[in-house]
Amino acid sequence: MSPAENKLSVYHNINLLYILEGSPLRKGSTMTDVKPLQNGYIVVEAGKIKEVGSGNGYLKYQDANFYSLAGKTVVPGFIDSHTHLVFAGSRENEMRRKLQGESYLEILKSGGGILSTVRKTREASFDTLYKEARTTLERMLSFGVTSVEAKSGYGLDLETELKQLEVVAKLKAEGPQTLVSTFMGAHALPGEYHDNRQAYFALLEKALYEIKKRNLASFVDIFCEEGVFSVSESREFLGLAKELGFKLKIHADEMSALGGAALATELKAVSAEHLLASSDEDLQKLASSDTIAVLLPLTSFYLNKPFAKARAMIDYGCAVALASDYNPGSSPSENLQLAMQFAVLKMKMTPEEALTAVTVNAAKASGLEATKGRLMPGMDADFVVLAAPNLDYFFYRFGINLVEEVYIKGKKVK
Ligand code: IZC
Ligand code: ZN
Repeated sequence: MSPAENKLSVYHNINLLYILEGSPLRKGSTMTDVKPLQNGYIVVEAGKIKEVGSGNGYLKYQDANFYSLAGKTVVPGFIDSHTHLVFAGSRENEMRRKLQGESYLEILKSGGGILSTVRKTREASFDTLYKEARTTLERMLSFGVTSVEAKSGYGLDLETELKQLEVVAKLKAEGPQTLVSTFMGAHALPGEYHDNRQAYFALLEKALYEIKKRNLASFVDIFCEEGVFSVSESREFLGLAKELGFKLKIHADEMSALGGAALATELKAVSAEHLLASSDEDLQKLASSDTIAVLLPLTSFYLNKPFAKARAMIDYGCAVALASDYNPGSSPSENLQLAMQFAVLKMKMTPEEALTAVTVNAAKASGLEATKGRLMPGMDADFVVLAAPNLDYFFYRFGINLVEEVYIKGKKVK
């Protein structure tokens, strides 16, 4: 390490510095309880936050490297807590079918949708998948995303599911972003098992043991949806995953109010994701649990569906996170900033709630709360400099990239 790298770095003169100090899980009204430090500073040592404050308390670090961020707003690095990062091909051919009135589930039933991406992902080499995902991560980074949850689920056979998870493992080892792996072999029933669901669950069970043994995923997720996997199938499969020590996520109530959100609370899942169709009763159950509601506004926008009832959820007392759902079918966009802007402009969340939803709560939904999502001493120095004089400006000036600089573990990566 060169002497310069050994030195402390001080970022000072920050117009507004959002450190999001406090509890790692923000439920209900605590989501908007966010105050910035004015004229703030961050002191970084060996990739970690050493100190944050306002004014000139940083002057005691005389030998540090100093950087002025005058006029800027600084926030923790954004965490995208729901993505389908690794896949091959694209599905623009389905866009016209959707515009002509075919639904997402009808396209899936006809062998398209997820199953068309599965065919391409099975054929793709490790290198092809790796290169595509690398490009995606770089694009995410340009939008300020410093940590990413990545689901498998385009293999639906042991070999390809492992291939996807190994791609994530390689990307994770390389950095700069922190990646979190989720096994989602229960994303759809592959065609070859259409009259033998039990045999497919036997395969998934075998995959769980293999993935545990090789430490290739920390979470397990299932698409609990009409025409995909039922609540009772989800309960049984996730129950086994939990016994094996995996943390749980559920794709719940995306298209129909099947009861996935209630199941998530019953199983003490870390998160229930989508929740467009959940009943008010189930949302209230969610509010009385610590299961995080991960909402995906880009998907609602892209599928032309109503947005999730974020305002009601937060008013009931839920912890809400926001994510991109980046995938080739229902959210082909890496722009998490746009998801935040939709949350404010369309879902009646406050700017402070939307910020909490991609930092503190997103870290918790990804199992990263010990080191990410807040800029408190001892945590990783992952932060983003916004080309915005204040937080409201970030939501008002929508659809463009408002991230100017990105730091991961203290290192400037954009
Ligand atoms: O490839 O369509 N909803 N899974 C559940 C997806 C969307 C991804 C896809
Ligand atoms: Zn998804």
